[in-house]
Amino acid sequence: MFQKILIANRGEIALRVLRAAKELGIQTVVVHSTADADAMHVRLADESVCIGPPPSRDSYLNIHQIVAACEITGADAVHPGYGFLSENARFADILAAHKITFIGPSGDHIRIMGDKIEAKRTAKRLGIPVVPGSEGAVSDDREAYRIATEIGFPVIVKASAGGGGRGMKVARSAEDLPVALATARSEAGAAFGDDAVYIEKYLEKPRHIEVQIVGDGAGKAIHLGERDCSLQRRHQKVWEEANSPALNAEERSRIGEICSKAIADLGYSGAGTIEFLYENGEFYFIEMNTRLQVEHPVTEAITGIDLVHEQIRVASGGGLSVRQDEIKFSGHAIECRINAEDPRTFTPSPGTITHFHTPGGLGIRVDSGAYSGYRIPPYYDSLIGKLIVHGRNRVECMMRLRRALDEFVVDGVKTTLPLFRELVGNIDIANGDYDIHWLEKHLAETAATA
Ligand code: MV4
Repeated sequence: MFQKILIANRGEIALRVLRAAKELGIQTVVVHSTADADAMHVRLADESVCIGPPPSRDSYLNIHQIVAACEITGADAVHPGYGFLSENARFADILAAHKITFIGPSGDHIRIMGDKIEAKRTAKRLGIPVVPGSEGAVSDDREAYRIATEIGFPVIVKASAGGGGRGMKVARSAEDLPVALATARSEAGAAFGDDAVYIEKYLEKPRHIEVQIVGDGAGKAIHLGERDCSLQRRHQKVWEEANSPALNAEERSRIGEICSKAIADLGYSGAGTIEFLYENGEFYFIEMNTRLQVEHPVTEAITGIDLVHEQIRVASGGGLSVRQDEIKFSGHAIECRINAEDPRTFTPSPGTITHFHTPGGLGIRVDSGAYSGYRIPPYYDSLIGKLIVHGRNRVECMMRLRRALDEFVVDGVKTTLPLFRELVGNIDIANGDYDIHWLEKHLAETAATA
């Protein structure tokens, strides 16, 4: 096991990882920018190193400063959290060259999944169902036209270097195709320095369902069921739940087994998420994330498994703590992302939290680094905490969530709490009847009255 882990992140996830390391009896080091000197995780860590000024590129993205902090403190492993350097293959390679363990997959596996064409090709080879479309990049418009007419319109043009919704264009008919290809190519070239694009059948009203996996890097892997992350705005998830209200037990174990087998065959090490669009009873792979995700606690709630413990165990060579047949899914969990943002416009609202009071009681978890008097820096994302609620079934979970939202107090800044108080009383949400477009449609429909 590791002696000392360096946490290369900030906010609630730095605290989340710190808690897991402490439980495992591992010493903790955090790195932070000057803007985060008074953060909760900095106070709770055994050691801290200031690595630079507020802008991320000069601190949380500064690989050399982070490696230097490892050398100075004698850390033998780095947990990258999510965002920042968590899916940076070069960072994983550089740590390996310094004999420091990156708590995550190999640089090569990160690289494969970062290239969306290569990721899709790999998924297909491993037996994961993919969206019908081009085999790899489309280089000329005639070829694109041939593929599009074969699979049928509408189609979507995606950037290979994109992901998370960047560099996508929908073509509803053949007339739209040349413009969709040209814009997707030029946007991808400008944004990523790589103008490779591919084509897929466009799914009109899918749900976003993702499967949590963990591999031991030696040919064994488990799945921990799925999360439904369809409630999103501009590709920012807002509300996530496990299980998906749309799946039955047979679909759950079928897709889970496909994913765990694929990850075992790949020899993947660490936690990962395989993302699907789900429509009319079919799953279609879109991307794989090679990191721990923001919404991982809903999976922890229904399985009782600590995903960060598993990440650390696997990275240290200790293997997985559970076999697939020992994993039982129990009840239902929902996560609400509490952002310091206007609840209608989502405009960031940094400032000082004058009063912070979190709900408690059975089935309630709050992951947050915030406290009364905490000043939210304006330099980073606006997530100030996550409310995760568990119940024996979805109805109990929703009742408990409504009560927890009533108890939650965040004064001094605007937050997304009022949005959740509204959603928990909505009939479609109560019925689990929503797709990836539901929230944006709802916000547009209720804009005048809000
Ligand atoms: C799609 C799609 C429809 N059809 N692919 C957006 C993010 C990126 N990960 C993939 N995305 C989409 N790919 C096909 N073939 C619709 C989306 C999409 C979306 C997906 C998941 C969650 C929210 C979304 C919002 C808009 C579009």
